[in-house]
Amino acid sequence: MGNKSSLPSPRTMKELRAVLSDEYTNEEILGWFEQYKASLSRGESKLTMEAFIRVYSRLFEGEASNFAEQVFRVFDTDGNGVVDFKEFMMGIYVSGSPLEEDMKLDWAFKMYDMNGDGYITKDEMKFMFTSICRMTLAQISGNNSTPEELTDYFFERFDEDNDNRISNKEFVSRARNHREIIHMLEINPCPDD
Ligand SMILES: [Ca+2]
Ligand SMILES: [Ca+2]
Ligand SMILES: [Ca+2]
Repeated sequence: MGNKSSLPSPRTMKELRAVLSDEYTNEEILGWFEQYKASLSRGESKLTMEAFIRVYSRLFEGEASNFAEQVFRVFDTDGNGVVDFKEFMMGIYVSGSPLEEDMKLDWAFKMYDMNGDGYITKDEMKFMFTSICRMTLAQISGNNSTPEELTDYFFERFDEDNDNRISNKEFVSRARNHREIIHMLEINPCPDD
């Protein structure tokens, strides 16, 4: 039941309009709803992690599952194991919008802080860089650095108190001047888009 509905529920629409009205028209939101529905597994009404992995695997040549799992984790804001349309739309909005600086920094921090304990460790950062490399089959950020070297590079600049972890405060204050840490997450599978 429910998987035949061709429109988001009126309540979801209303909640999305309240946040996104300056950013997206109704038609655009409905366009994203079409994409959302097209990504659903047969018989399911909400996006699962498997569906996320499938979509990312179609878009990239490399091994996309590790990266897709992290994106899924951040999109699933209530942590119930599925991404509903509202979470999906907010995720698209925050990850794609150049306007919402604070939300964007928060989103990027959550991507790197994989276990959600409020700190980014070297292992977490290295895992994210490795996942991006494997998925895109390319060196990240257009240079020849390894994930280890990149991690060391950012820790030298971000880990102000040298405790081998990056707090949210350290991240937010440094990322404003080191946008590349965010750009690395904004992977565009269609550069000609
Ligand atoms: Ca959810
Ligand atoms: Ca962590
Ligand atoms: Ca620190």
